[in-house]
Amino acid sequence: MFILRAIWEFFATYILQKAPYMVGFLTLLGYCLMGKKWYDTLAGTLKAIIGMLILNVGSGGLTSTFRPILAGLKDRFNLTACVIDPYYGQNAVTAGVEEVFGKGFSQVMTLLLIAFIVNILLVRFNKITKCRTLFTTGHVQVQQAATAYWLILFALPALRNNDVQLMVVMAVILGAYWAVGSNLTVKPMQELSEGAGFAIAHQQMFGIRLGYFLADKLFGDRGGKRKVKKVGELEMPGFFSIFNENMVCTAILMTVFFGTIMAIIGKPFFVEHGSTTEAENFVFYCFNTSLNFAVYLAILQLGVRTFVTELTASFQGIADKLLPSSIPGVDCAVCFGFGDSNAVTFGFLAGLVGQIIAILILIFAGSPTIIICGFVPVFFDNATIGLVANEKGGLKACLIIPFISGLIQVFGAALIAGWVGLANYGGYLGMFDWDTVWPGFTWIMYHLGYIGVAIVVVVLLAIPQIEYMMDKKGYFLITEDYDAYVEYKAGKTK
Ligand code: ASC
Repeated sequence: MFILRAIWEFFATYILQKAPYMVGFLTLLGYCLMGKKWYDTLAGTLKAIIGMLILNVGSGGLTSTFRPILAGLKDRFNLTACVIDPYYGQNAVTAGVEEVFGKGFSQVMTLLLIAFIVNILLVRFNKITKCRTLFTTGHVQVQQAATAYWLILFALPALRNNDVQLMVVMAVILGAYWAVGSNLTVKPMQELSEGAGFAIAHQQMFGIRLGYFLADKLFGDRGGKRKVKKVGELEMPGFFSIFNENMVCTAILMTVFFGTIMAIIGKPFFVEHGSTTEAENFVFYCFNTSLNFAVYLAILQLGVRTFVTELTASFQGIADKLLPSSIPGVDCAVCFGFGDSNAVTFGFLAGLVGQIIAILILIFAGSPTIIICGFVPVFFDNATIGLVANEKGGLKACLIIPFISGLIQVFGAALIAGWVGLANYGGYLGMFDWDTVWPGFTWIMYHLGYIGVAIVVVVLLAIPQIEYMMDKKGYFLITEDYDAYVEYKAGKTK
């Protein structure tokens, strides 16, 4: 028993919660199941881990450099506002949960284990459940578990004194959300990556599918009847042609945007926080910092190229032997290695404009909760949604849909964080699904109690069923054999 417990604790701490090692573990398992030679298995596993670690350097660098800049707006102007950011959100839960609900949250690991098992079972029995994706992004699951804990305790006061029931309700809802949400991204991601064999396991999974749907319906090619101009197909004349190059485009746009924000915040703030010195030229500092955006994005894409093939090739072993027709759900940054890279930048900027406009509206309308943009939602959500929207609906979709998403993120976060009281603790998770779908869940559970819980679970589980009913033949084919799926689709539309 003691040994089992020690193994489990090691697994939960160093594998389940750490995406690179989770991906490495799955690669190892997959290759072993395929009976690959030990040295190929070792090489593949190392490449998968290293690739994910490189991706983390890129996404971590973006986050650690640009998060303080957006959050700096709050300190610079002494605003009492709620920052929408997963890390602020997690801190806010930790800071307030004891005070508000009289209990802390220490069972994260147990919850992750149960919810992970729920996810595995839903995929294992996918002939019935139609769930095809396994969630692998532990850090995101921990953040979501913290926020869900608050939302569920808020909505269902009866659970405050019953730990077992609370755990069951959380594990079932979160496990279902992870399985169903990542499953929703299968089609957009397979199309974007031309069958690379991954889905997204992150915080905007419903947002991705909604963006994909709207881009197709509003801006799509209508079965070939309309020409869609994607970001990568734009031919820009003269000076503008330099924007075709992703690094140059990112560098110029980020210098303008972050340069402006940094100028507004002013040099003393950055000196005080130790990011620059009194002696360093401020314009140079802003320029150099902004260029790092393009640097981190390039690192991130290198990471994706390093690990994706290993993970998806080895996952075939898991799909053949353990979890039929399944693919792994990975961090949203993985998709930045596919499609038109400039769509990442455009999606982000359009989302940022949306968020800023929404914040101004909140301020002028005298909203009791004021939101500050967090870098993680505004970049990772909107860049992902922009990339998917561009693939289906071209440039217009890539700008308009993330712009609307930016508005929704701020208004949704203001409503839910104000209502449940997280705004008082300065932060809210604030990623797209947590500004839309989760407030919906909370509202239903708050008003209907346990019946509400049942409704949420039934609605979640019904989603893959509906998608399956709409395309019975293509549904599993898209994960099992993408080329055959494309052929089947082409045959159907002829
Ligand atoms: C998140 C979060 C991060 C980023 C990262 C994107 O939600 O907590 O650190 O997005 O996963 O690559």
